[in-house]
Amino acid sequence: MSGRFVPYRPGRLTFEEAAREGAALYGELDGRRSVRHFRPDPVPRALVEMAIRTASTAPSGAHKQPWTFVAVSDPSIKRGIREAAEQEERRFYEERAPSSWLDDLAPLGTTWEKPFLEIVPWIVVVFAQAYGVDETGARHKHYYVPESVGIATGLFIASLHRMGLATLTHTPSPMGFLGDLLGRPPNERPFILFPVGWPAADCVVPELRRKSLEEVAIFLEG
Ligand code: IYR
Repeated sequence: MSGRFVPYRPGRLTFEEAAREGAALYGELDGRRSVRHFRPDPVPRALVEMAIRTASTAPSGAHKQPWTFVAVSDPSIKRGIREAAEQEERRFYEERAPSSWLDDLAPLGTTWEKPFLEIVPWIVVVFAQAYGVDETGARHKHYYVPESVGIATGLFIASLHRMGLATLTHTPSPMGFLGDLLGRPPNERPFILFPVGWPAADCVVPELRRKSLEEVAIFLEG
C-alpha cells in the first residue's frame, strides 16, 4: 500500500433520518424527465460549471477521471452541431433504422429534426478519454471508461435537475463529427451530448411509466 490515506467520517444518520433523506432524493429524481422543448432564455455559466463540478465527483477506474465536458454557448457552433446532428439523424430515421427500432421510438414522438440544439443556451458535450496523455505526450492507461463516464453523466443530470434545469441525453449516431467540430484530441471520443436550458412554459413529455421496484430488483436475504 503506497498511497496516502486521510480520515473519512461522514455523519451517521438514524434509520428514520436516512429513510427521510433517501425518500426526498427519490421523489426529486422521480420528478425528472428528459425534455425536448426549451426556453431560449439564458442560463448563467456558473450553473453549468456547478453541474460539471458535480459530475466530476463521480468514482472512476483507478481515479483517472477520464472525462472532458465541453460547454458551448456560441451560436455558430451550436448551429454547426445542429446541422451535423440532423444530417446523421435524417439518415438514421430515413435509411438506417430498422422498423422495429422506429416502432420503439414512436411513443417518444422523435424525428430527425433537432431545433432544440439551437434554442438551448448551452450544449454540453461529454467526451470519454480512451487513454490519458501527460505533459510530455506519453500515453497512460484509463480503466472502465464507459462505466466511469456513465456515472459522471448521471450525476450531471441529477445536478441540473436539482437546479430546475432540463436536459436530454442525446446521442446522434455516429457522433464522430463532434470531435472535429469542437477540436478535441484523438484520445477523446464523444460520449453523450446534453442540450441544457430551462424547460419551455408549454413543455410536454411523453407519458411513460417507470418500472416498479419489483420489476428491477431482486433481494436474496439471509
Ligand atoms: N438518436 C435518435 C434516435 C433515438 C434513439 C433512441 I434509443 C432514443 O431513446 C431516442 C431517440 C434521436 O435522437 O432522435
